[in-house]
Amino acid sequence: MHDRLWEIVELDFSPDELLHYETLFTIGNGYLGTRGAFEEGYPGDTPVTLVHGVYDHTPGMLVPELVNVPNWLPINIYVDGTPFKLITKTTDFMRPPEGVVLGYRRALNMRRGVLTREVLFRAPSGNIVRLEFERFASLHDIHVLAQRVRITAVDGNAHIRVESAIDADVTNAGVPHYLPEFTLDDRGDTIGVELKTQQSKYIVGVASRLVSPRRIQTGSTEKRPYTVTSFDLAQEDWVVLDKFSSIYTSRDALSPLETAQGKIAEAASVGYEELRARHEAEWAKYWATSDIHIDGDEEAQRALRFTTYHILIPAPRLDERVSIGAKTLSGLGYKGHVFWDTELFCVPPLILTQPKLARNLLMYRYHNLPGARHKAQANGYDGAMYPWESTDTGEETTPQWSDPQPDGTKIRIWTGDSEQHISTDIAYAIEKYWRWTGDDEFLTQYGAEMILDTAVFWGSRVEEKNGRFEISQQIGPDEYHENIDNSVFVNRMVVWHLQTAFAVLDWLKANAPADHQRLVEALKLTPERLALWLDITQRMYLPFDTNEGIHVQFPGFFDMEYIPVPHYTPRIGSVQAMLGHARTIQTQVIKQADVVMLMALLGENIGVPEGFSVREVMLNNWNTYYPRCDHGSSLSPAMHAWTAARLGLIDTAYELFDHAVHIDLHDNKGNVRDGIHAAACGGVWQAIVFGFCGLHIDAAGQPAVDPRLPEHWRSVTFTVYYRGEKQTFTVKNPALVSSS
Ligand code: IFM
Repeated sequence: MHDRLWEIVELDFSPDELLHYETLFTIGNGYLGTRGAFEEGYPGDTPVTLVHGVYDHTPGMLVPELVNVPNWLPINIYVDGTPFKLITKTTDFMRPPEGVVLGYRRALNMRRGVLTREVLFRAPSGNIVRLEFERFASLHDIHVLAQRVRITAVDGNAHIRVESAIDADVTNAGVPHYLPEFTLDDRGDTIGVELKTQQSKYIVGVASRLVSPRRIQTGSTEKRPYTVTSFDLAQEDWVVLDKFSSIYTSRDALSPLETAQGKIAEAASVGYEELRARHEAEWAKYWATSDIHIDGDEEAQRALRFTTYHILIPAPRLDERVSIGAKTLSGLGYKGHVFWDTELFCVPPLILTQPKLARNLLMYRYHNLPGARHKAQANGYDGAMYPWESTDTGEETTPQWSDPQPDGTKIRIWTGDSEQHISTDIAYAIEKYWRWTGDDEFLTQYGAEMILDTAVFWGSRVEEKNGRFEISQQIGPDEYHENIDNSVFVNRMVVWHLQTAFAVLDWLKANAPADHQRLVEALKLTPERLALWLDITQRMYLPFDTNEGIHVQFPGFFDMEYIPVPHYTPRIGSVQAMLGHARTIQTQVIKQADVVMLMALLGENIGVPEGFSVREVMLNNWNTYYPRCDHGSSLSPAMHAWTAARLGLIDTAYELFDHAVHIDLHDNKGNVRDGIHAAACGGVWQAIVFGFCGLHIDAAGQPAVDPRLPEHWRSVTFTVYYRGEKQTFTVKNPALVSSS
């Protein structure tokens, strides 16, 4: 198999791109993620490893965050006494005292889940060595981390010294998360450390062993156990060193360090090549369903594999009490918090291609129902009201204040109070999972309870006034407009939610009467409550302008200042960043797909008043809202691409897709250093499968496609599970469709 379209390659190291590539080259296995920092370190680097679920709320911090665990990467190589570093890169014949990097290539192979780096290094002694690094986080055994270094004496006989270490002196960008006491083991051939987080008291144990053909010695400096080995290499001779590391926490082991040490012994006896073969075999299974093949667009193909890779590596394989944060496990952005990004952007691709992973993610919400119920109660409502930002406790963890702005002021963050559509977004993902998988056991035991108790919340949340039902003080997807009344997105999705609740109840009554009875009693689904729900679905206020034939994002939206967003190009930042927060909120600039998002989620079921054609209204909506959107959120372009494709606006759809699929690769948002934009990654999958290919369940209850491909795409092939059966679709251009 050719790997050219499976690789992201960095051919020239540039310090300016250090943090960008660290994020892009993150490896992971659903348990942890490790940024692509160098083994030998680099000034200003951020060698972060995040383990799912290990949060800490350090005193003095506004909210909890995922904790950076000890760094398992360090391998320092000395050539004739000079430490190899990427400081100087030149091809001239100078002999700087720190040595010279003569050649460099780093590549993330997404098919294999392996990160490699080759460097040609000339020491001040004049000797040249080739260093080949490789690393992976095993997908086969999530507690196994493996590194290999091959050192070749290319020119001259070199003396080599290698130091491998665990660095436990780590913080979250300066914020300490561990108690001062720690355990360190540097006695045997496996070194290790164990630490405890300050507030949450999670114990983190990391062990590591360097396997060298030569004698090793171990030792430690403060919080840094190490192993050293040294040898002479004659010209053209080479040596291979393997480093095995393992991480456990008190979330998954009683004695994390001891368990990690045991795992190292096991890994070392299996050996590097067999471990890698097992790891690659698991990746092959992932790609067998998750890969989408685009014929006719190599750049889109590679970029799409990159976004798919970054959805797969944070998806928990064995743990249903954790979820994917907005920046995955690839950076400290958004502190590892879980948003709607997961359910509406990342989960749908997994529902269709890796349903077990999707189920784990939905179970995270089930286990966190107590937090959602607590939030509802604390706000004076019934049922379950999910937090806008969620961590390990399921409690609301949205900070109330922003970091200081350039002028020193802080902005009040209202999303934790008012961005309440998250509860419906979760219900949407659950219904989609059930519809596509047919996992009735999940619905009866877990999913129904979430859909119904969040419906209970909405029943207590809506307000009956002006002869109809309204919902005040909301933030829709367009977060520039806060605490608005009657967001059409929110109100319409609440109607969808309550209608879905009825459908679920009907299904339970017919197919699982005992569970129906159990839930009716436990959630107090009285006839009065159900009558209220029905009334809400019939009399909910859905703002619509009958003159223009459009859904109104919220009443008053068009009274604000109009800003011609398309004139503000070219730009990397948002229009909001140019105009400032205070002004933007008084304008018609939209942060991200809002009414457009509604069109993506509900399609032709969006609902229009009698006498209007759905398609006409959808086009009107598009023509109204697309030019007003500044895509200030990375979530936006893919949802626009999906909708544009369905509307047949293929060139625009492709442009938006192209932007979305490169958000991280091209740093289109200018903040990739903080982590991968998970939602954009999930969004592009949906833009292709639901947008360009038009995958849907047809009237006969079978998956079907309705392709509208970009002109230059010859075909798209993708695989999905429908009710346990795998189906592969090849969508050809022009619309020739076959299924196997
Ligand atoms: O959830 C998103 C939100 O919609 C826009 N701001 C960033 C959040 C996390 O990605």
